[in-house]
Amino acid sequence: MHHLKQIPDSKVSLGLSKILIVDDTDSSRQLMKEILNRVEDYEIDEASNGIEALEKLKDTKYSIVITDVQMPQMDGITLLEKVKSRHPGTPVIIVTGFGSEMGPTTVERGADDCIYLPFRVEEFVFRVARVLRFYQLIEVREQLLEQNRELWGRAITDHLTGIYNRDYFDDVFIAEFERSRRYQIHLGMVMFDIDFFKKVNDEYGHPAGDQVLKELGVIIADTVRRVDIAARYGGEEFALILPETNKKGIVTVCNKLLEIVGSHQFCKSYDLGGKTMHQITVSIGAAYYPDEKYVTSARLLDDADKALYRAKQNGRNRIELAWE
Ligand code: GH3
Ligand code: MG
Ligand code: MG
Repeated sequence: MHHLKQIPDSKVSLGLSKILIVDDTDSSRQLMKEILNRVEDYEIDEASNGIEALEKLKDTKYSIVITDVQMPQMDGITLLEKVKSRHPGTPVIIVTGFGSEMGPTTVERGADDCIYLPFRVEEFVFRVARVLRFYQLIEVREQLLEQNRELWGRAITDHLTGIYNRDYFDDVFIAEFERSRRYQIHLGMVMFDIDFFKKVNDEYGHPAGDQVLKELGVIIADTVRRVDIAARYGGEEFALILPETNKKGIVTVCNKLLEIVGSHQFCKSYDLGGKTMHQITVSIGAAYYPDEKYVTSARLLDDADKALYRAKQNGRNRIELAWE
């Protein structure tokens, strides 16, 4: 089940473009600033050499750096190299005198464009805007990828317990079963269910029941290995997929789980209105693959479920193994 009531607003924010103009000649800086300001709303900052520019770049994220080549202390080419290594996401445009033939050199060093003086106003404006737009596109793409990752995480997570949800479990289980069948490698399938959970809700209220589920989610996540898949299968029922785990390994995981849950004091710092939560226990059923009787993943799951049922029948707070 997904718990998204609404798809979150996926608008990306880019803000005002910040331009850093680097030139040792005041009048040149002034000219570029005026030209750019005439066409669009830019936030423009200035530096008179490479060193000063690098200082500014330390504290501020600029949308673009436009730099002259010949400057005292640090020239534009050195600045270009430093910007590209220290701030790879910041574009750099080189502005240089006609005939200097800086183009190839600057391209090699990662410049995004090279404009020769004296430039035509329109050309200058267009080329700055084009580089800005290109980097905005990259920024948009990165923000969308990040939003995608977040949505994906939400789509496969059970919101109460923090472990995987049923949808994800179903997908992964089929994939893991197929992988085990093809390569004939061990696979453990474990189902477990909280004992007398209805009593918890009846005695302490539904929110306290939720708290128990939450804490159990943390316990499960801490108990299984990173390669194992732990999911909330239903209300108070959980499933574990244990890839490349033999029978002995499966029993070890089940014992660990039984022990940790059976000794954890639930709702320790949760207000139960003066009451103390009784000891929570779980019943566990496990099945193992490869076994020729399991032609489909569904049969394996079914056997784990049957073993769980037996664990309930045989007194709860115990483990039953489908292969025994
Ligand atoms: P058994 O030992 O046989 O498993 O007994 P049980 O009481 O745990 O089993 P039963 O299936 O009769 O009851 C399950 C209870 O789990 C009933 C349901 O209200 C409760 N439950 C299911 N999902 C949630 C949930 O998300 N939050 C809370 N608080 N309770 C839940
Ligand atoms: Mg139960
Ligand atoms: Mg149940």
